[in-house]
Amino acid sequence: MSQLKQTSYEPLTEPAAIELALSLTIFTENAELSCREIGDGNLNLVFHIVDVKGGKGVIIKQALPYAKVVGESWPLTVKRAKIEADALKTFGQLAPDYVPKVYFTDDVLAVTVMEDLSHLLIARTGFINGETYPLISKHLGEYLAKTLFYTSDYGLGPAAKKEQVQKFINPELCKITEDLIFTDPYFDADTNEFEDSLRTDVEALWQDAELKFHVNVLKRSFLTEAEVLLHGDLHTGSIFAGNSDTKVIDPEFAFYGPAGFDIGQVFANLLFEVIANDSKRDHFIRHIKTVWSVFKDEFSRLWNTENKVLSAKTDTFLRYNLSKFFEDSIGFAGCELIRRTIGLAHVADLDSIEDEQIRLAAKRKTLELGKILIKQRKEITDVPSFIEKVHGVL
Ligand code: SR1
Ligand code: MG
Repeated sequence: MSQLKQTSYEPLTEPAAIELALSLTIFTENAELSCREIGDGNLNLVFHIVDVKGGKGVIIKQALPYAKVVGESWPLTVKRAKIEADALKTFGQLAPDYVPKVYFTDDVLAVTVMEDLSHLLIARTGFINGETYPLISKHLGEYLAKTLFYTSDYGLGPAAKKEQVQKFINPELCKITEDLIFTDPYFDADTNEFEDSLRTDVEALWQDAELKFHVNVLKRSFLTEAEVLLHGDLHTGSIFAGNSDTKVIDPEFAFYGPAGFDIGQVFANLLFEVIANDSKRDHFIRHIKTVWSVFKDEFSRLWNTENKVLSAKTDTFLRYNLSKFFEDSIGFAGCELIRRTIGLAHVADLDSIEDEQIRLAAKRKTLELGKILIKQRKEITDVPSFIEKVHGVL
C-alpha cells in the first residue's frame, strides 16, 4: 500500500476520491474507477468506489470540519477521523469477523479507506424494509463481549489499559453525546425536534424531577467511568448487515466509558423495531434476548480464560460486573429511546411511519418505555423483567 500522506486538508470531490484510490495499490493499473458519494449519516462524506470492469471496490470515508446534519454553523475538528481509524484497527484485531478491514488512513486529509461492504445493507434500513437478519444478535453479542472484555482492565491489564484510555480521549465527540443524549432532551433546548402534538408529553418529561435525577446519574457514569473502549454510537445505522454477515462501522465516538453504554444502544435500537413494527415484535424481542445471552456467555468465558487480573477472577465478581453492565445498559437504553424521539438526531424506524396517529402512538410508547427503563433500572435485573416492562407499554 502506498504511504502517500497529505499536507493539508480539503474535502474530497468524487474525482479526487478516485485519484486517491488510484494512488493506493488496491486496484490494478488498468482499473476503470467510478465513484459515488453515498454518505447519509450526520457527520461525514462517504465515497463508494468501484472498478466498472468488475472486481473489488472500496469505501473512502472523510470527516468534514462541521456536523453535516446541522451545517457549517456547527464546527467540528476532523481529529475524529484518527480516533475512528484507530478504533477500527483496535476493534478489527479483537473481533475481525465483525469489523471492516482498513486499507489506508490519513490523519491530515481525515480519511479512512476501507473494505467495501456494499453487498450488505445498513441494518436499520434493512429492518425497515422487512429484513430480520437472523444472525445479527448473535454476532453483536460476540462483538460486544470481545471488544468490551479485551479493552477492559481485565482483558488488557491496568497499565496497558491506561495507555489506551489516553489514546482514545475524545472530548469533542463525547460532548455531542453529553449534550444530545443526556442534557438537551430534558429542557427546552434549540436542538430538540418533535411534533407539536407531542408537546404536552415532552413538557411533562421536562417537569419530571425524578427522571432528570436519574439521567444525571447516568450522565455521570458516562463522564467518569472509564471501564472499556466503547464504540460510542452503536445504533443500527452503524451496522452493516446481511443474512450471514454483520459489520460494525463508524466508531468515531469511541472513548473509554461504561460498558453498558454500547449494550444499551443496541437494546434501544432493537426496541425501536419492537415498538414500530407489530408484526415482527417477537422476532426483535428474541434478538434482544440473544444479544444479552451471547454477550454474557462469551464475556464470562473470556473472564475465566483470559483475565489478566488474577485477584479479580472470581465468579462473584464476574456476576457483580455483569449485573452492573446490565443495569447500566437498561438506563442508557432508556436515554437513547428518549433522545431519538424528541432530540436532534431521530431514527427512521419511527419517523418513516406514514400514518400520523400510528407514528405519534409509537413515539409516546418510546418516551414511556424510556422513562420506565431509566427510573426502574435497579429493579430490572434480568432479561425477563426487562421484556415484561417492554410488554407493559406495547
Ligand atoms: C451531530 S451528530 C448527531 C448524532 O449523529 C451521530 O451518529 C450520533 O448518534 C450523534 O448523537
Ligand atoms: Mg456515525
